[in-house]
Parts: sequence; C-alpha cells; structure tokens
Amino acid sequence: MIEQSKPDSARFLIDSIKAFVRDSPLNRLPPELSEPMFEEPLVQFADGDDPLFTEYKKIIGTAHLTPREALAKAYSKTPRGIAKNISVISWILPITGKTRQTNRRHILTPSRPWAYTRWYGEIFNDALRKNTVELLIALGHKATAPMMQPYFKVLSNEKGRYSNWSERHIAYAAGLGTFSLSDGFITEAGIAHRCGSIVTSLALPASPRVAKRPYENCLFHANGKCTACIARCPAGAITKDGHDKIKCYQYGREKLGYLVEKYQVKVVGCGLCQTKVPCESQNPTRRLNRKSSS
Ligand code: B12
Ligand code: SF4
Ligand code: SF4
Repeated sequence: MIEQSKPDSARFLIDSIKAFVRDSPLNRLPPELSEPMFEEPLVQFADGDDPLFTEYKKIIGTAHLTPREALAKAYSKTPRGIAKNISVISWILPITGKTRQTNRRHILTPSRPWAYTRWYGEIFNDALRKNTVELLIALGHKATAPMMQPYFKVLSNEKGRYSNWSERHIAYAAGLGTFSLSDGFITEAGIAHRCGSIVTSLALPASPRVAKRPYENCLFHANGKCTACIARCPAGAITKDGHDKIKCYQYGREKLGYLVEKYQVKVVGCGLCQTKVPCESQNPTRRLNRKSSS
C-alpha cells in the first residue's frame, strides 16, 4: 500500500481528478472532439458519517443510502463492519462557456452541444467515477461510486422522480453549494454543471459547509427579486412555489423525445433553466454580499 498523510491524500486526489478532467479524451464534444465538455472541476469532501446523511432519509426518502450503507453494500459487508472512518469525495463539472452560450440562444429545446453534454458528459462522468475508484483501491482503500452500483435506482413519489443516491445532496453535504428555486444546484461556478461522487474508507478532511441554509445561493430565496428561471422554462414547471419535477420530466419525454434521433443520443433534458440566468456560471448572491459590505 502506498502510504499518504491526510493532507497529501486530499491534494493528490484533487490533482488527480483535475488532471483526468483536463486530459481525458472522453471529455470532448463530438463530432470533432477538439472542444472539452467540462471546465476545471470543483472538488470537496464530506465526512461519510455526517448526521446530515441520515437526515436525508427524511428529506429525500428512506431508500436514500448513507455513505456507510453505500460502501458496505458494494463490499457485501455490514455498515458497522466496513471501516472505521469513511469519507465522500464530491465534484462539480462546470459546463463550458461555449456550450452554455449555445443553449442561451434556445427557447424550447436544448442546443446540440447541451444535449451532447447530457449524454456524452455523463459517460465521461462515469469514467471519472471509475478512474477515481480504481485509484483509491490501488492506494489500498475501499471505494465505490454508488451511481454505478447495481443497487442504484431511480424511484418515484407524489412529487416525481428521486434516486437512492442524489449527487446534488451529496455535493451540498460537501459544502459545494446550495439548491435553488429551479431545484438546480448553485455552486461558486454556477448552476450549469454535472456532478458526481465516490465513497471511500480513506479519511479525508471534511470541507466546511459555508452556506447556512439549503437555498442560500439562489437570488429568489435571497431577496425575492429573481425569477429568471421561471421565464426560461418552456414547460411552465417552475413557479414561485418551486420546481414541478413531473412537468419537467413529461416535457423531456413528450416534447423533446424526437431529439433523441436527431442528435443521436439516448436521453435529452432541456436545461434551459440553467442558461441565460444570473446563476448560470457564478454564485449570484456573491454580488449582493459584496454590495451590502461596501
Ligand atoms: C431524477 C433526476 C431528474 C428528474 C427529477 C429532478 C430532481 N429535482 O430531483 C428530472 C427528470 C426532472 C430531471 C431533470 C433534470 N436533470 Co436530472 N437527475 C435526476 C437524478 C437521476 C436523481 C435526482 C435525485 O435523486 N433527486 C432527489 C430529489 C429528492 O431531489 P429534489 O426533489 O430536487 O430535492 C429537493 C429537496 O430535497 C429540497 N430540500 C428540502 N429540504 C431540504 C433540506 C436540506 C438540508 C437539503 C440539502 C435539501 C432540501 O432540496 C431539493 C431542491 O428543491 C440525478 C442524478 C443523481 N443520482 O443525483 C440527475 C441530476 C439531478 N440531473 C441533472 C440535470 C443537469 C438535469 C437537467 C438540467 C436536464 C439536463 N441534463 O439538461 C434537468 C434539470 C431539472 C431541474 N430544474 O433541476 C444533474 C443536476 C446538476 C445541477 N446542475 O443541478 C444531476 C445531478 C445529474 C448529474 N450527475 O449531474 N432530473
Ligand atoms: S435564475 Fe434566479 S431564481 Fe432561478 S435559480 Fe437562478 S438565482 Fe434562483
Ligand atoms: S430542465 Fe427544462 S423543463 Fe425542466 S425545469 Fe428546466 S427549463 Fe423547465
């Protein structure tokens, strides 16, 4: 086993994830494969036994796994028997300015690069999950990517679809940002991103959760003035009461289904609420905070 001290392991992992995003040929937009899909990632850590993960069973649903359960299940062990300390590594893959710009011009359907980033971007995200798990195992630790495990599932309740491993809730626990009026997760690099995570038996320093409330980075929740995502949504799925997941899902299936063939991808989501909005590529409440302190 290669021994690494905690700060060294943390730095090593962050650098490895960033290098994979920078160098992997899978992080390229078809057809020319010359442009990247994602910019430099944000990477942070959470304590795998943070009590917030147990709270998620109430907030999301009882099926939502704690990191300890997710790691134990992957190794067919009991949660208590899996490891003394466990950590979660969470990353944000910001969508490039070029792709965001193409989606900004659309009002009903996603642009081709946005649709590619949904489909090929998640293939890349899986490659990053796999690479990070393999790296940790090579260093002598246990590791798993819950979204790639056979136990991962998407379920439904009266509010719509949810999963037993919500990447955004994991990112919230790792202090990477907060939710918003549109449901999207607003980070310091904005809302237009994909995210991913790994659970490991390597003890890593938990990142501070700077936000005090789960919707803190959203301007609507900060001062009630922004409703840009409401106007952007072609499905009428966003109102001042929040995001209707059922309407959003149905719009994708019923109105965007034909794009699967046109763009030659297997899934399409419009993501219009994530572009041409003040939170697209930044945390918009930073500006408010700067104004109030000047
Ligand atoms: C099911 C699913 C959907 C469903 C439902 C989305 C949803 N809101 O959950 C549908 C089909 C509608 C959908 C659509 C889209 N999706 Co989708 N989807 C998923 C999937 C597979 C599971 C999501 C999940 O488990 N949700 C759990 C439920 C409970 O979340 P929720 O209802 O939003 O939770 C609310 C409450 O919990 C609330 N809350 C209430 N009290 C409290 C208290 C605390 C303390 C906290 C923390 C929270 C909280 O906060 C949340 C927001 O309001 C994830 C992949 C994954 N494994 O995570 C991708 C994912 C969420 N999708 C993603 C994306 C990008 C999209 C689309 C933009 C499509 C596209 N690619 O173009 C749209 C955007 C829709 C939107 N406005 O958010 C990204 C999100 C990235 C981001 N920028 O936010 C994910 C994470 C995929 C990925 N790997 O990156 N998706
Ligand atoms: S567009 Fe405005 S209201 Fe909508 S999520 Fe972004 S900051 Fe919040
Ligand atoms: S993904 Fe599209 S349909 Fe769903 S909420 Fe955003 S803009 Fe509306």
